[in-house]
Amino acid sequence: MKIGLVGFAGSGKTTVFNTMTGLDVPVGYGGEVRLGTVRVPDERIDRLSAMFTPKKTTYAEMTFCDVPGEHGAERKGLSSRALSTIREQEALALVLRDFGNPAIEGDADPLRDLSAFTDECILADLGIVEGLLARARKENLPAADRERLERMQAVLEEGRPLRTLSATELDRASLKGYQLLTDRPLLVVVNREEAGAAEPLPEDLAARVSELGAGGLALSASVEAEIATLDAEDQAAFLQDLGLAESALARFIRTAYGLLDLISFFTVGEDEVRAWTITRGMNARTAAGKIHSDLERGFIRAEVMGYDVFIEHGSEHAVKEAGLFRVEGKDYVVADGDIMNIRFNV
Ligand SMILES: Nc1nc2c(ncn2[C@@H]2O[C@H](COP(=O)(O)OP(=O)(O)O)[C@@H](O)[C@H]2O)c(=O)[nH]1
Ligand SMILES: [Mg+2]
Repeated sequence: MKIGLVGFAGSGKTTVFNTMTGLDVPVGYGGEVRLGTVRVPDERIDRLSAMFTPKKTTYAEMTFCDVPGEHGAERKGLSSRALSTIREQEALALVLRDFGNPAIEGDADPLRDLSAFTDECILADLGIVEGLLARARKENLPAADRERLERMQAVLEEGRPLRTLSATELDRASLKGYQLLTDRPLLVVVNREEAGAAEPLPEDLAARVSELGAGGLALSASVEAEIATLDAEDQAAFLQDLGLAESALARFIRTAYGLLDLISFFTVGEDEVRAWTITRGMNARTAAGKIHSDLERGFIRAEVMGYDVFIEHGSEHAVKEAGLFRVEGKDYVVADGDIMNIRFNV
């Protein structure tokens, strides 16, 4: 999963990026586009790894991209370079400044910045959709295509992002390549002073986030950066002092998984214990394709144990004895935590 950190200059994108990735990119305006990959913490993998003692343990991964905003100024629009990098991301995390930044004039106002960012993206999309519509009319494309574009145009003209359309109205797959901005999932990250780190989003902001079809999360990047320098025990104590149960990275990833409807299944063995990320609702055969295309092509069946069942019984043998070991076909909808072994033949 590739998530772009976007937002106006000085909102704390690079600080958030460093916090998440453990990298140490200089903060300040501008700079290059940076990539950092983190493992998705998962206690289930920790546990499975302890049980199987495999040669290799592989967690799911999430790649963060720090997309620099426009140089120097806030709310002066996104550069074309920023826009084109944003278009490469599968999901966006919009960092909103909610702390006093001496380099920026005026008070922090996350709601204002959320609107400004949204409006810019909507305008950019409207330009694209209008162009497509003009071409569809000129070339006399099928009425269904035209109507879909008209529906998109109407939504954008109302000031709503395309993601607020239902999946059938939007038909995401056919939009790939159009380089739209408001169709992809959005996670709004409110970056605060230390004091507010554990507070929920204020009501007006939360309401706006939900109207936009987005998810929301508050954190304090500077506090998290501090925490990251401590050892594990002190980290837990520090988080507790702030009223937080877990680190921003863990919260971020959990929120992102929920927003993007992602789940994990596992493969286990002496060689490797591994987590695989898929979209909820995916069938066993497509999920097998995440491991290798041969497994999808030559799919015969999936042998499945739920993680909880496996832990409760302690071994595959015991799960079988209890009659809870399952054999599923290609259409089986994979559940979060399924431990799967794919039988295939190519
Ligand atoms: N007080 C406070 N300052 C922050 C926080 N996050 C970032 N900053 C500061 O804000 C400035 C801009 O941060 P930076 O990460 O470079 O923002 P970017 O332009 O969005 O990448 C830097 O001086 C950071 O140290 C925060 O949570 N609290
Ligand atoms: Mg930066």
